Amino acid sequence: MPKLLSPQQIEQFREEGCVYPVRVMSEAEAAHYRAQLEDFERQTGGPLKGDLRHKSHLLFAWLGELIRRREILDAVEDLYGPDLLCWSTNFFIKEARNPAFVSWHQDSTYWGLSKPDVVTAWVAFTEATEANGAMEYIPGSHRLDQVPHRDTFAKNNLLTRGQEIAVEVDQSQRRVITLRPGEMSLHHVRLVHGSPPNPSGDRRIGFAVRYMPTTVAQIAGDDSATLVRGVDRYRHFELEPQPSRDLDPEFLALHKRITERNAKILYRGTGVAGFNDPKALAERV
Ligand SMILES: O=C(O)CCC(=O)C(=O)O
Repeated sequence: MPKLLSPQQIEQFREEGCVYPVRVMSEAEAAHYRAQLEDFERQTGGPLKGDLRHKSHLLFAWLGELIRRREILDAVEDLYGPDLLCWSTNFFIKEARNPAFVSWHQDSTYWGLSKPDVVTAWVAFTEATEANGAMEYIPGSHRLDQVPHRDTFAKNNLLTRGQEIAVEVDQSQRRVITLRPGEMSLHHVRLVHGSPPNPSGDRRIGFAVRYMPTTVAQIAGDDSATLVRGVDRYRHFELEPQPSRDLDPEFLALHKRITERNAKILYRGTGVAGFNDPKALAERV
C-alpha cells in the first residue's frame, strides 16, 4: 500500500517523470514558511543570495524541519523506498517583474550522482502558474539517457552554470506545473524541464528538495547528505546534522565547508570557484 501517493500518481511519475499537485501542507503553513524567509530577508536587507540559497536546510531550523515533513517523505518513500537521503536543497525565487529564468535542462547533468534514482520535491511557498513563471516539462523525457548540455552562464539564468540542453526540445509537448501554495510537484532527475521569467506583480517562491535512496553514491568527489528517513547501510555520504536554531555559528561554518566542497563538484571544469563567485553569480538575484 502506498503511504501518500495514489497508484495512479505513482504510475504518472513512472510514465511522465513528474507528478503534481501533491498537497503537503496547508496554504496558511506555506504562507508561514514564506514569512520566515522574508523576515530574514528584511533583517539582511534584500533577497536571499548566493550560497545561502543552497543547502539552506543546514542554516534554518524551519527548513531542517521542512525536509523531514512526514507528508513529503511519505510521497518520496512511495517512489524510492524507506531509506532516504536529502542530498541538497535550493531556493528558486523569481522576483516580481524580473527576467530570471531557468533554461531547459536535466538535473542529473552536473550532480555527479551514481544513478538517476533521484527526485525533486518542489514545494510551493507561493502559487506557481503560467502567469508567474511556473516550471514546465516534457512528459516522458526522463526516459532519455543523459543528453548533452552546454554551459552559457547566461545573464538571468538561475542555474549554477546557466546550462541548457544541447538538443532540440519539442515545445509543443510542454506542460505547465501549476501549484497552489503548500502543494508540491515531484520530478525525476532526468526530466527535461525549465521555466520562463515572472512578469507578475508578486514573487514566485519554490523550495526544491533533492531526495534519493541511500544506495545512490557521489562519484565526482567527497560529499554530504542528510538522512531523513530509515537507515543508511551504505555510508556513501558524510551525514549532516539537523540545526535546532537558525544561523547557529557551528552550522554556518559547516554550511560554508559543505557548500564550498559541493561547488567543486557542480562547477568542475569551468574555472568558477563557487556559488558566490562573481563570474557565476553576477546577475543572479
Ligand atoms: O523553479 C524553477 O523554475 C526551476 C526549478 C528547477 O529547475 C529544479 O528544481 O530542478
